[in-house]
Amino acid sequence: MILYSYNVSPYAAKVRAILRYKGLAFEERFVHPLRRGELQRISRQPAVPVLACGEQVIVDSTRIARWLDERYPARPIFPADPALRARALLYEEWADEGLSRVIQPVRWLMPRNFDRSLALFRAAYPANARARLEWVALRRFFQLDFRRKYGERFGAPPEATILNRLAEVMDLVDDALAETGWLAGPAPSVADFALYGMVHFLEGLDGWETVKARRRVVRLLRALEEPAPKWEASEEADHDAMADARRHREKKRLPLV
Ligand SMILES: N[C@@H](CCC(=O)N[C@@H](CS)C(=O)NCC(=O)O)C(=O)O
Repeated sequence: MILYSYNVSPYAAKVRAILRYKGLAFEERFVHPLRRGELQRISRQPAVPVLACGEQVIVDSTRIARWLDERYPARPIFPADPALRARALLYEEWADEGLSRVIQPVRWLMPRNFDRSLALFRAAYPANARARLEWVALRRFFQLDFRRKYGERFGAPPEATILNRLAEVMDLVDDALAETGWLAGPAPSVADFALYGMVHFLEGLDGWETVKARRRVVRLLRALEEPAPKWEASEEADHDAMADARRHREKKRLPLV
C-alpha cells in the first residue's frame, strides 16, 4: 500500500493515523508540490492524499477511510449504530471543512507559524541549489494561496482574532469529548482521526498553549499517535506508550530553517 501525501497535509495525516490505528503496513511517498507527475498519472488529479493498493487507487481522505474500513474491518472507524455513524460522518465533515478554517489560519496566516510550517514542508525533500530557488517561489505562492483561502478581504486577520477563534472552538471540542473521550461513541471513529489530522499540527507552534489547556483534546491527540499494537494496552502500559510516543515525536522534531 502506498500513501501519496504532503507531510503538512491534515488530510494525509488523518489517513496516516487510520493506517497506524489499524496496524496496516504502508509506504509513504511525499509528493513534491512542483512535481506531481506520478500522482497525476496514477490518480488523474493533483491533490493528496491518494492511497494506491495494487490496482486500486483511492482519492480523498474520506473515501480512503471508507475503503480501508471495508477492506480491513478490524478496529472499525465507522460506527455500526446509525445514530453514532451519523454523528461520526457529520463531525468528520465539520473537521475537514469547518475546523480547517480555524486551524489553517493558525498554521499559515501567522508569520512565525508560517515560517515553521514551511520549514517542515521543505524538510521532506532534498535540499540543493535548485530546491532553494524553487522554495523561494513556493513560499510566495503559499503565502498568497493561504491568504486567498483563509484570509479576509484586506489580508490576514490579526493574530489575536485567529487565536481567539481557536480558543472558542477548542472549548467546544473539549466539551464534545466529555462523555467518552471520542466524538462519536465509545471508540475512535473517522471523526476523531479528522480532528487529530488537523489539530496535531499545532504542537510546537504559537497557539499550542491554547490547545494544551484543553485536557480531553490533548488526550485524544496523544492516544491517536501511538503505534497500533500499544493502543489497547492497560491503563498503566498506556502511560509507557504515551511516553514512547512523546520521545519519538521529539526525535522527529525538525530544526527550524
Ligand atoms: N477533501 C480532500 C482534500 C485534499 C486536499 O485539499 N489536499 C491538499 C493538500 S492538504 C492538496 O493536495 N491540494 C492540491 C494542491 O496543493 O495543489 C481530502 O479529504 O483528501
